[in-house]
Formats: sequence, C-alpha cells, structure tokens
Amino acid sequence: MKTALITGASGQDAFYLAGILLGRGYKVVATQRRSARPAAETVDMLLENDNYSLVEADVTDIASIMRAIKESQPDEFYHLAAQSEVGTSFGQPLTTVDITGGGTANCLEAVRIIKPDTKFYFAGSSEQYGDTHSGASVGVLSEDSLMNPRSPYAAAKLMGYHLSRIYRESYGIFVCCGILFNHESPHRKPYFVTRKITLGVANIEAGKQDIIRLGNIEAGRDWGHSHDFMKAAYMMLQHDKPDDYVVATGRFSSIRDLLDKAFNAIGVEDWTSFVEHGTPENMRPHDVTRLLGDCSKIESTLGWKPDYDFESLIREMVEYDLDRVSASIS
Ligand code: NDP
Ligand code: GDR
Repeated sequence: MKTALITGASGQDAFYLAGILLGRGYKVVATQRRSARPAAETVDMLLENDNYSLVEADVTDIASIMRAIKESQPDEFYHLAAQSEVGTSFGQPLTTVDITGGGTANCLEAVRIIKPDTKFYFAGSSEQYGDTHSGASVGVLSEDSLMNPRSPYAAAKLMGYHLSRIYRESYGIFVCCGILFNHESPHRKPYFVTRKITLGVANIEAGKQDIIRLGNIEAGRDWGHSHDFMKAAYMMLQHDKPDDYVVATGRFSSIRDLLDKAFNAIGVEDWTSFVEHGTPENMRPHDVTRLLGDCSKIESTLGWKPDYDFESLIREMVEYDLDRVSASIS
C-alpha cells in the first residue's frame, strides 16, 4: 500500500486529491494546522475511510513537517497548503510570503533531510504569469511563457516554483510542478469569485440575499474542475520523469459569462439588478484580468484530459449550492 502525505487538508484540492488516492488504494495522511478553518463537509467525509487520517502540522514550522514525514514515511508528498487568496495577499504580504513561499522551502527541505526518495508535487499557479497583455507572455500561456508576477501571492508561488526546480536539479529529488489555472468545484471556498456567485445565486433564489457585490467583472479566467486538476497532479507523480506541466482547459470565459451561466441555472436571463460591481472592498491594487492556458504538453505526455467543461462545472456548483441553501447549510 502506497502512502501519500498532503499538506492543507481543509482545502478544496486536498479533498478531491484524497478521494482520488483513496480510490487507488493509498493510505492518505493529510496535514491540518490547529487554526484550520472548519471544513466539516469535506474532512469529516474523508475521515469515514480508515485509510485517511489527519496530522497536525503547519508549513511555516519545519519541525512539524519533518515529524509528519518521519511518522508517515510517504511515497508521495503533495504540497497544497498555501495562503491562496490573491486579494488577501496584498493586505498580508508577509504572511503570504511566509506560508506560500517559505512553507514550500520548508516542505522541500524536510523531504530532502528526512526522506529524499519521496516524490514531491508543488501546486504552482497561473498567477505566476501575471499580466498577459504585454511583453512575451501575450495570449495562450505555456510552460515556456514569461512569468511576471503581479501580486505578493504570485511572487511567493514563483519562489516555490523556482525552489522546486532547484531541488530537482541540485539534489535529484523527484519534484513536479503543476502550473495550475483556476479550478473550482462545489467545495471551493466561498470568497473565490465562482463560488461567491453560485452561492449568491442560490441565496437569491431562496430569498435570502438581494445582491451579489463583486469587484472587477471585466476579468476572466480559464476555469476547470478541481477533480480533473487533481487527477493531473496524481498523473505527474506516476510518470517516469519529473517535470513541470501547465494544467488548464484551453478555454477562456469572462465573469460576465459566469454570471450568465449561474443565473440561467435559476431561470434568470438579465442579472444586472442582482449584481453590483466595482465595490471597493472587492477591488485589487492590481488585477490580472486574463489568463488562458495551453495544456498540450500534459495532454501529449501524460494523456491527461479534463472531464468537465465550463457549463457542467457551473451547473454542478449552482445545483450543490441550491441544495445546501435549502437545507440551510452555509
Ligand atoms: P485552499 O485555500 O482551498 O486550500 C489551501 C489550504 O492550505 C487551506 O485549507 C489552509 O487551511 C491551508 N493552509 C494555509 N496556511 C497553512 C499553513 N501555514 N500550514 C498548513 N496549512 C495551511 O486552496 P486550493 O485547494 O484551491 O488550492 C490548493 C493549492 O493549489 C494552493 O497552494 C493554491 O495556491 C494552489 N492553486 C490553486 C488553484 C485553484 O484554482 N484552486 C490554482 C493554482 C494553484 P486552513 O486555513 O484551514 O488552515
Ligand atoms: P484568482 O481567483 O485571483 O484567479 O486566484 P478569484 O476567484 O479570487 O478571482 C478571479 C477574478 O475574479 C475577479 N473578481 C473577484 N474575485 C473575488 N475573489 N471576489 C470578488 O468579489 C471578485 N470580483 C471580481 C478577481 O479580481 C479576479 O480577476 C485563484 C486562487 O485559487 C489562487 O490560489 C490560484 O493560484 C489562482 O486562482 C490560479
């Protein structure tokens, strides 16, 4: 039986990745910090499986990560923990650098010291590219495109990405980086724009909310499903050579498209009276407005393909939130 250690148990991706690994007969140990935000819906569901367990660890504390590795003796280490909110990273740059950048250094170094034959996955981000309207990274982004981070979060991820490559090249550790474009699901945290909208739509349908307040709705993304993207992470570590891969769907949708799809699911064609945008608390000092990925390398090398498209993703999220709201689960 293989063992996988996952950091960031309470996150969206840790839920889907753990499900994939448990389904393949792995023993899964997931780290959770003491102050973890409750994710009863996901973690409690996983705890019903005897092969899933939690261990207390904080990625900013290397000793706790070393202990988790020593005790679980993982074959594979999936490093997902991060301060992952781009907007928050402007207000808390040092915390973000500490967790998202320094936490990655701690995990790599802990693996090097305790169990260097562990295969390591780093959750890199399309935010590392920054603005794609100028310079060498115009258009569809691949592994070779210029990276020009435009937020403290993106800079911290770029640090983790470079460190991952350094540990692969300097120490021969099997390290893969996913350069992941946005991926969502019904278990997305409610402050990311997709879930904020699908939950808002469900609340509006139930008469519990009048308006959804957003920031810049001229932005858009290449949005996929977390389950598909975690399948990609798993596939990277099963390949015979460690490498870096863009994971994306290759399709761009705007927030206006997202609003159309989400409101259409409750039969509303014109959503303008339900949405306020440009609200200062949701605007960022610098917003990356367009990200679109080229996933041809992972498709041709690993045979990865997404099962979900944008429509099925948003439909699933709205349906889930309608059920939750009617059952009064927040
Ligand atoms: P989430 O924010 O849902 O999950 C990340 C988890 O990390 C949180 O649940 C948080 O738990 C945990 N965490 C934060 N700080 C620490 C810490 N100091 N020690 C231990 N755990 C900590 O993110 P996702 O699941 O969406 O993403 C997973 C990873 O992939 C992240 O690294 C993210 O940056 C990256 N990524 C995600 C993309 C996406 O679209 N989803 C795209 C590209 C990259 P808590 O606060 O409860 O303790
Ligand atoms: P992102 O996701 O910043 O791409 O980071 P988010 O959903 O937060 O924003 C996407 C775009 O929507 C715009 N937007 C708003 N965003 C939020 N959160 N709330 C709003 O009210 C709102 N209004 C407009 C944003 O300005 C932005 O342009 C996610 C995270 O998962 C990262 O960890 C990950 O690395 C990247 O995706 C790829």
